[in-house]
This record gives sequence, structure tokens and C-alpha cells, in this order.
Amino acid sequence: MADTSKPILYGYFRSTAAYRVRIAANLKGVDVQHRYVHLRKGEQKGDQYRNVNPAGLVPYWVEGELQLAQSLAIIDYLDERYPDPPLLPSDSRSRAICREISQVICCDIHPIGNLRVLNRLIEIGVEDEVRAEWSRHWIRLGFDAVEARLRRLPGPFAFGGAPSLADICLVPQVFNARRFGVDLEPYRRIREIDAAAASVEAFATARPDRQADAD
Ligand SMILES: N[C@@H](CCC(=O)N[C@@H](CS)C(=O)NCC(=O)O)C(=O)O
Repeated sequence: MADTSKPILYGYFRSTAAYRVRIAANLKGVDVQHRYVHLRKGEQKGDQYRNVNPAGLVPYWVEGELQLAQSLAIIDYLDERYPDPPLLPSDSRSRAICREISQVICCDIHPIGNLRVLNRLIEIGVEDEVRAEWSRHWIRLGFDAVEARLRRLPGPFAFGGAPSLADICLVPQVFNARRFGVDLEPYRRIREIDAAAASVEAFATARPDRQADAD
């Protein structure tokens, strides 16, 4: 029987946007019920899931009357509802830069390599290797901007010793970059963050291969 006391997170193990929310929920110690939407099988387009989220995307957060799409909105909500530990730095300039890094990933990189975009490229006849290079291109361009910014900030995370929203967005994108074969050698700070996150339980348990729907 479903446990109505816990928020529900609709996701898919390889979805980087759902991965962000898993990390944030873990950092906040929020126990969620996971519901899985198999994106490769197209379950996001079926009536069953469209009745939940008409936009047909994951993640989707259901908590009582609250139904929420968009990973950044969900993470903002979690950060307000469970202020400890904070996901944004304490001073306003660093907070702005933290949002800048997050938005490069969530607005400039992720949407261009999303499944429905890649599927559309298939529909219009773009070859496999050209599609893969398309994804790598946009990841590299975004990572160039993020890396340049990170080199001006203290490690090992984006803002020193504690993970923030920027790290929550970056780590799933690194997972995705590896899937597409992006050479991460030029991105010293990005690799440093990924390595630091690997030893934090909240990040480790959110990894795609640790999810019940992983195949
Ligand atoms: N901006 C949205 C993006 C959501 C999104 O595009 N999710 C992808 C998985 S990472 C999805 O559901 N794709 C299904 C599809 O493209 O058909 C967010 O941050 O939540």
C-alpha cells in the first residue's frame, strides 16, 4: 500500500534532472517514495503518466496537494521547506554565482541534449554519430563556461567544503557527459567536484546505478 506520508518523486534512473532532485532530497534527509517512469520505453507519453504530469517530463514531485514540475523549482522548494543544510551560499554574490553555474547546466546544456530533442533529430534523419557529437558539443561549450567560473572559486566543491545547488546540478551533468564520451581531461575543477561528491552519501545513493529502475 502507498505510504501517503512521504512525498512522491517520479523519476527515471538516467534522467539528470531527476538525479538533481534525488541528491537534494538526500542532502535534506527527506525520505521519498520513488515512482519510475521508463523514458526509453516512452512511458512519459502514455496516458497513465500524462494524467500525473501533463508535460510528460520527469522529475515530478507530489506532496499532499502540492504537485510540482521542474527540478530547480522542486529543489528551491526543498531548500525553503528544509533550510538545513542550505543549498545556497550565505552571501548574495556567491548565491548569484551559484545560480549562474546551475543555470548554465539546466538552461544552456541540458535542454539541447534531452531525449525528446534527440528523438526529434532521429525523426528528421540525423545519424547516430552526428547526434552524439551534437550532445558532446553543447556539453563541452557549457562545461567551458562552468570550468572558467569554477577556477575562480575555492574547492573542492563549487563553493569550498560544502555542496551547493551548483554541485547538485553539475554532478548529474558529468554523469551524462561520460555517457556521451566527452573528454573531461580539460575540466580539472569539474572533475574535482565530481570526485568530492563521490564520497558524500547523499550524492552516492542518488547515482543512476543505485536506483531500483536501473537497467
Ligand atoms: N527543465 C526540466 C527538464 C525535465 C526534463 O527534460 N526531463 C527529461 C529527463 S532528464 C525528460 O523527462 N525527458 C523525457 C523526454 O524527453 O521525452 C527540469 O529541470 O525538470
